[in-house]
Amino acid sequence: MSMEDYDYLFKIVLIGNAGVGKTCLVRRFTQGLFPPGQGATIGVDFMIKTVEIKGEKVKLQIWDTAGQERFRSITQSYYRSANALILTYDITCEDSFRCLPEWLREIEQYANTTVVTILVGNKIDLSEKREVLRQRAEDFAESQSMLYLETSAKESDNGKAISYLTCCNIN
Ligand SMILES: Nc1nc2c(ncn2[C@@H]2O[C@H](COP(=O)(O)OP(=O)(O)OP(=O)(O)O)[C@@H](O)[C@H]2O)c(=O)[nH]1
Ligand SMILES: [Mg+2]
Repeated sequence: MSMEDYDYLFKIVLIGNAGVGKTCLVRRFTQGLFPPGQGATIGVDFMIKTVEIKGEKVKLQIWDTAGQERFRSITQSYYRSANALILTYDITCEDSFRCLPEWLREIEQYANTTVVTILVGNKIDLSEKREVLRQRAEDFAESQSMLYLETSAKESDNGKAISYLTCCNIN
């Protein structure tokens, strides 16, 4: 299948605090690996993956943004064209969960009103260090009309978040 041969094109943007695992989730999904110590993302990185869903070829443009505050003005400029946002936090880091309302304000301010947002709790392989109960995250997601998924870039097949988003968009 050539790169230009697709039925749908979706832009997906990952956001969330520094260190929650956005880059690892993207690498797991696009390359099937858990990368050894790469540094923090600088600005924004870009990846492409084409998947087939219900017989339709879906080209995904995935924008992996830097969580660090100093890059906020760069990353904000990527919200507008996103079809979907994956808002990620780390289940072993209460602080990354408490920052979610701040991220939702960014979405409200900069994203298209039709954007689909999924909340993802990452690092469930570290369950012994969990600081955010699943029920609490589910309740929060429900109160904000977001879907909620938990995963591990290290140990799970996290393609489910992105596959789910693309199904939502097709239907
Ligand atoms: N145990 C475990 N560690 C993870 C997982 N995902 C990411 N990490 C680790 O968490 C750290 C940060 O991961 P990154 O993917 O760079 O985080 P990020 O959200 O892209 O960070 P910024 O680019 O700074 O915004 C790294 O040391 C990863 O190895 C996971 O599912 N399980
Ligand atoms: Mg990163």
